[in-house]
Amino acid sequence: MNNEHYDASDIQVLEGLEAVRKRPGMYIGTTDVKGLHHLVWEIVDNSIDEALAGFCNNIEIIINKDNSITVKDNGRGIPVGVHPKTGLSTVETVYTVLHAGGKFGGGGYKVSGGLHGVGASVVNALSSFVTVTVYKEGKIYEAKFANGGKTTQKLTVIGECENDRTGTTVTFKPDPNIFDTDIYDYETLKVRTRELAFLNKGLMLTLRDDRDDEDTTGETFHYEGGISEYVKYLNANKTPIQSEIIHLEGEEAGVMFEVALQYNTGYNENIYSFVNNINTHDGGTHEEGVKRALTRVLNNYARKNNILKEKDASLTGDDVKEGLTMIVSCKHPNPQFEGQTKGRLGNSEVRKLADKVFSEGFERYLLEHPDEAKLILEKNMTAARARVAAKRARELTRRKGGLELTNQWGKLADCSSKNPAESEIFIVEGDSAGGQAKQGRDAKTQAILPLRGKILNVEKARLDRILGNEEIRSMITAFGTGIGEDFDINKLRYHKIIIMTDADVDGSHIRTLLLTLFYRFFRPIIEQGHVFVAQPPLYKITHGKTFKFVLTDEEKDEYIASLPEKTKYVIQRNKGLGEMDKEELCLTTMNIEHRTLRKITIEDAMLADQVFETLMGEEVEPRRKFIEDNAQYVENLDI
Ligand code: 1YM
Repeated sequence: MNNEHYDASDIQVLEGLEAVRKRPGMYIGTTDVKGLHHLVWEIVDNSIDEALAGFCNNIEIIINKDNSITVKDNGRGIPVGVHPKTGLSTVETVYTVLHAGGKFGGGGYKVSGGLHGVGASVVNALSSFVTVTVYKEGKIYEAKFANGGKTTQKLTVIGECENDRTGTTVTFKPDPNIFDTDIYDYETLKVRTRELAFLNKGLMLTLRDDRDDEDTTGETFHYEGGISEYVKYLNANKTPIQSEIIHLEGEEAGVMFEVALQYNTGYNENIYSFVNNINTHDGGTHEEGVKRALTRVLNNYARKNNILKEKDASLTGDDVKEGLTMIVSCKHPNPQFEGQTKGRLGNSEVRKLADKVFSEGFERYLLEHPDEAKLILEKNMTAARARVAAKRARELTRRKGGLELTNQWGKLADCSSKNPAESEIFIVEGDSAGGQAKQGRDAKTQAILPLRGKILNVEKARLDRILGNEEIRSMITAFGTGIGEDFDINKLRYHKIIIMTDADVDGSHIRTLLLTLFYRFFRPIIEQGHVFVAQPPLYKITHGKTFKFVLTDEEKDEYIASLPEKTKYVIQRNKGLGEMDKEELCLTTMNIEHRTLRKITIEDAMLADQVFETLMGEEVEPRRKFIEDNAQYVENLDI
C-alpha cells in the first residue's frame, strides 16, 4: 500500500469498510450462500444502471477457476478523474467509500438497487481481493484492493486500448473469513441472469463457468421482447388461449411502467411483479393498479357485449386471474418499499399510472381482437360459474338438515345409533352392491352410502368440480364434519369410514379418488385412523356341500391343499361385490366377526394422491410414463 498519501479521509474510509465487515448482515442480509451470490448482483447492478442510462448493452459474468467472479460491461467506464470531495480517484471512491455508488455522477437514470441499497464498496469490504479495470479514452486503468477493501494499487494506467473501447471490468473474491461457503452455484446465477435479461429488453447478458475446462462460450441471454418473452417462457408448458402476448407500457414523471400477459387453459395464476428489477413478492401499487383495471375492463366488456346479463353478479378479481400469466415491471427513481420484508411497492402515484396504461391498452386490445376477447371472457365466465358452484356446494354441506336432503335422494341409509364410536359408514361402489349391503347390514351401527357409477369425472378435476359432484357432496354431509374452513373432526359421525369397492380397475380408480379427496380435504380422519378399506374375498371355493371364502391366492392354495380329496371342489373368482348375494357380502365383508378391514395410513393416502396427480394433473409426460409403466393395471382407464 502506498502510505505516502495516507490521510484523515483514508482512515474514515477504512472505518466505514470495517463496519461492513463487523456486521455484514446489515449490508447484505446474510453471510450464507445467499449473501455470497448477492455480491455478484451488487456489481452487476452498476452495469445494469449503466445500461438503463443508455450507455451499455453487453454484460458478462464469469465464474473463475478460483471461485472469484468477474463482471464486465461495455458502458462508459467508471470515471477516472480525481473526486473533489475525497481527493481520491472516482474509481477508488466508489470502491472504498460506503454508499458512494449512487451519489456520484450526474443525471444518470439510477434505478437498479441492491436489496439493501449498497454497492461496490460493500463488495470490496467483504472480499479478499478486488481488481477494477476501466477502459476509457484509449487507456486501460487499473486499481486493486485486498483484505477487506484496503487499497493496494491506486488507479494507474496499465496500458492502451482502441479509442472507441469503453467499459468496466471488476474481479472480486469473497472473503472466506466472512462467508460460510465460497462456492458459487451456476444454476442460481443463471436463473437471475435470465431474469435480468427478460426485465431489461435488448440487453445481452452472458454467464460463463470457467471452473469447468470444457465450457468456453457460456450461455447468452438476450430478449428483444423483454417481459413478453418472460410470459412466453412461463407459458411454455401450458396451452395459451391467445395467439399473442399483450404488452403495454407507459411513462410518467420519470416512472416507467410495463406489463405483459397471456391467458392459458390452466387454473393457476402466475403473476410476478418487479420494481427496478427486484421482485416485489408482496405486490404493491403497480400490481394493484393492473389488477383493478383488469377486473374493471373485463366486466365492462362483458356487460357491453351481453356476456354478463343484468342479473348476473360481476366477475371477481379471482375469476379474471384464473389461468393468467402476467409480468408487471416498474422502473422508479425513488421507490418506497413497504412491509416486513420490504417486498411491496408503496408509491401511490404508480397505482394510477398502472391503471391508466393497462386499462387503455387492454380495452383497445379487446376491441381489436374480438375472437381472442371472446376466449378470454369464456374463460373468466367459466371461472365465475365454478366459484358459484363451489360456494353452493360448501353451503349445502354446511346447512343444517343437509342430511335429510341426502335421505330424500334415497342414497344414505343411516344407522340408528348416534354414538360415533360404535357407528360406521360403508361407502359402496354401485347401486346393486349398495342395495345388498343395505339389506344385510346391522342397521343399528352400520350406515350405507352407495356411490352410483363413475364418480370420477375424467376431466381434470379441481375442487369446485369435486364439490360439485353430488355423490361426494352427500358423503361430506353424511360425515358431518364440513369441509375446508368449516372442517371439524369432533363432528365426525362415524369413527369408521369403510371404502368398499370391487377388486378391479374401476374399483381401484374410485378408491384412489376417495383417498385423494380425504387426504386433501379431510386429512385428520386419516391421521386419526378412521379410514378403512374393506377386503372382499377374492375366491369362493365350494367343496361338496361346504364352501369357503378366501382373500388371497395363498389362502386359496393353502385351503385346497388341506382338502381330504382334491377332485370335488369348484373355485369361483369374485369379480365384483355384486356377484355375492347379500348374506355372503355381509358375512364376508361387513360382519364385524368375519370381515377383514385394512386401516389406511397417511402413507397410503399420500401414494393415492400422487397417483391421482399423475393421472389427472396438467403434466402430460409423467402421465404418459405412468400409464406406460402400469399398462397392465390401467388398460381400462379412460383418461
Ligand atoms: C462491472 C461493474 O461499475 N460499470 C459502471 C459504473 C459506473 C459508470 C459506468 C458511470 C456512471 C456515470 C458516469 C454516472 C459508475 N460510476 C459511478 C460514479 N460495472 C460498473 N459503468 N460515468 C460512468 O452515473 O454519471 C458509480 S458507478 F459515481 F463514479 F459516477
